Amino acid sequence: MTFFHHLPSVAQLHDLAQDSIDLTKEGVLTAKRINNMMIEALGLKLFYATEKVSEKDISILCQLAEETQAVKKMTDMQNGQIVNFIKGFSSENRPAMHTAVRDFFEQCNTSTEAKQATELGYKELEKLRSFLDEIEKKSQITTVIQIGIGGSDLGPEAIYLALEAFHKLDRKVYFLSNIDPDEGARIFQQVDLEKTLVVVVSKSGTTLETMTNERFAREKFKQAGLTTKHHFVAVTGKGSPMDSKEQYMDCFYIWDYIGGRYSVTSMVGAFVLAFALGMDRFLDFLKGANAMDKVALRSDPYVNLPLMSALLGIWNRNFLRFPTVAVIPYSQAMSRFPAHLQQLDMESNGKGIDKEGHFIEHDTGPIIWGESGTNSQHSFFQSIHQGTTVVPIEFIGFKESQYKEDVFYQQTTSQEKLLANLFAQSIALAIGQKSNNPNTFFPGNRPNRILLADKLDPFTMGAILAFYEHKVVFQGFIWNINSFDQEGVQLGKNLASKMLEQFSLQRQGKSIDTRGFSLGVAYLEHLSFGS
Ligand code: G6Q
Repeated sequence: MTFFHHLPSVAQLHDLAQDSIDLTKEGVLTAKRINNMMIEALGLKLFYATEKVSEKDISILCQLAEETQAVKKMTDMQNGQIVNFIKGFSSENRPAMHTAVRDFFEQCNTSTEAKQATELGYKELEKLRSFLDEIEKKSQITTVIQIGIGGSDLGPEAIYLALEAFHKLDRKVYFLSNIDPDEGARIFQQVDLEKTLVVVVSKSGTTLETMTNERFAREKFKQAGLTTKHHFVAVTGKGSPMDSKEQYMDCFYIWDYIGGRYSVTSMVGAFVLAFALGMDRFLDFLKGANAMDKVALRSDPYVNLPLMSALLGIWNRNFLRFPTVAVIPYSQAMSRFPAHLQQLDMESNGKGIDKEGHFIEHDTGPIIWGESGTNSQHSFFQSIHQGTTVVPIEFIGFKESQYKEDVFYQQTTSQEKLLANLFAQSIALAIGQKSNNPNTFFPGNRPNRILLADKLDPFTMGAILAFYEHKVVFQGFIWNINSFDQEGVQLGKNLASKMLEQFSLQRQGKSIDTRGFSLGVAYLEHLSFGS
């Protein structure tokens, strides 16, 4: 058995889970419980009275955090110690310093490694500021197309959309990630190339989808008689195949100690977000993330929001044994945020070995998915309330709207209707509904929590982003897994490249080499590509 099972708190938590609190019982979910089970930082309130958890359960979960030294490991990570490793086996073996590249506000980290990373990050940001100022003064650029995939796409797009209300006027960004040629064709039909910059974002500078889409984009500019070098910018790792001043107007750098899914606040997100929001608002966004980084260093889980959220998630996953989590923001602007969290969480914690390379026997990262409310209420909430799979929910809500434009209808505003639905869903899921008619019976006891803020602005968005980054990392620390690599994406990628070799042979009229990948070749006879 691996280390997790040997922890004294784990045995206690298994016992407690046998008889977990019944939220449907009269007098259990009270106003007092709602007020007591709320913690707060940076204007964010985390309400967890509707989780199927008691104060006693939480005190033992806090013990679990101590036994696993979760906060010490967070401190080590933020200090730039190596956290991305599997002991005794070849691995990336490096620090994860996404927090360092936004650490230039208050109480900066003073460790040598973190300070160096902060200085490098800040230098890139200053360079970006000058670059964007120049563009504003000297050119007519109004549109940016970001080409990148995975971590080089999901987070930046989610935040771009979430903060659209704060964008500068007449600035438009498109994201091209999928290798599906229809996606490139669709985007290029909509843009005026003379007014467009393409930022190619790839840390490795080798990702097939990104390289292919870059070629697609360059051909569009060439066909329009435009000089590609004047329209292409790179964001990449220093020394990568894309690190070329001949090919690009300029290159901005990221470092191998920033994982793709943790890279939104590095140059990966900075280029498009600073272009769309302006540098000052982008800095507000970084400030919010940086402030949450400091919250994550607090040793007491009752004032450390991401740690408390991580512990509640572990309670649901390992002790109540729920396999999935849905994230439901009651904000249309955040509609792509669940997709970002899906990668952040599932690529980080979808692991089956511990940091010593042992296969583990306890559950790790759940299946993450989600959609915005209230739309989701009209699609899959039937199953969330009465289905046979219990899906814990993480709600996100805001007191105020972003645009402050609203309508008064049936005595309330739309924003009030949005919030009323959020709280009503949370309570309904917890307490259910008794009924003699089985069709209108709601079992209740469906765990959920609410993250509530005043308004979705750049600072708050930064804080929410970092809240989730740290929740995921805390869970990885507690499970003793490496949350910073992603070996699981390699096998399929390697087989696809073998299959592409066969496509190429077929196109050239050469005989197919079935020794390379005979199973893939079985499908080839169903496809035939012209030359
Ligand atoms: C994220 C992963 C992965 C990565 C993409 C793009 O943590 O590492 O999603 O971001 O595969 O990689 P490049 O930036 O190297 O093109």
